[in-house]
Amino acid sequence: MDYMKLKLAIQKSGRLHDDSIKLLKECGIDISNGANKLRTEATNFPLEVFFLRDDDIPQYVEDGVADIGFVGENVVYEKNKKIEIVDKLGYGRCRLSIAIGRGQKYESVQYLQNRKIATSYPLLVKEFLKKNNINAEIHEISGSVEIAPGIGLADAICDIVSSGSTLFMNGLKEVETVMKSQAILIRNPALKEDELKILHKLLFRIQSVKKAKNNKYVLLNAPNDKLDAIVKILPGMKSPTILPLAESGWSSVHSVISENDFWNVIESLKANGAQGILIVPIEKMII
Ligand code: PRT
Ligand code: ZN
Repeated sequence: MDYMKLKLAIQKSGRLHDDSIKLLKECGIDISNGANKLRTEATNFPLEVFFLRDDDIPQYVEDGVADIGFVGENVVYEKNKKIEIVDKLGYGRCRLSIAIGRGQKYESVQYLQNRKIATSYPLLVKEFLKKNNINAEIHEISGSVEIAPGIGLADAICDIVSSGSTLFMNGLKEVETVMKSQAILIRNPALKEDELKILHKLLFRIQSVKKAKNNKYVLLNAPNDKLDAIVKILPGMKSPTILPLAESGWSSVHSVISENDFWNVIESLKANGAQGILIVPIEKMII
């Protein structure tokens, strides 16, 4: 009997490829290196992986050639296919921004009125302009968008930015953010029950990996009379673990803290008498 497998599309090569493979690995899914392959199968999970161009992934998922895909949110919204967004994946972070010549004076989005904007994201730019009541001409080009102003093809560009160094090297400055993006998990809307079961299994692992990355394990020592204050700062998964130290009057406190307010929490722990604070990464977090 042929066992049911879920078909996943990921980028063949490019900025999302390595992190997509890494996420599968962190989920305990082994796939052979697909550098020169079109598809491969996981050896220990019911998953078949297709390596495709990022731009094509939404279409393949809509058509059901792939059941699910890992792809940039920017591409998903631009392609506007009939797919469902399942979850954010936390890598491939960037923003789609409008940029103009560094020497230009920019006061508001009105600057763009009746200008020419070069982009590979015509749909998203059109929506942005409409929302801001701006009339501008969109020049769709497929690559090297950042050189358009320099060669007189456009007054502005709209392109993906991460560090900003490409804009800088081309004498441009970022003036508006059209959208923020990261890699997301998309699915075909008509998956069957068996396929959904595999998807939920995969999603459970992805969420455990993501939670672990967003949290740290913290161990610290505290005098017993400071424990109440410290426990209030550390909510933990249920509540912190408190163990007596060999030295009387002292305890060891173990808990989990979120990456988001990490430094604030550490500072208030110290201010409340915590000593010997250790921070340890968490590999998986199952709640
Ligand atoms: O071959 P294929 O079509 O699959 O790849 P591609 O060349 O179209 O895409 P790729 O690999 O460049 O990007 C894939 C996805 O990664 C994008 O759709 C985004 O979701 C995400 N991503 C994250 C980025 C960037 N960061 C990024 N910096 N995509 C592109 N860039 C480019 C940008 O276009 C510009 O040229 O990097 C340059 C800007 O980078 P900074 O760091 O100089 O600002
Ligand atoms: Zn592409």
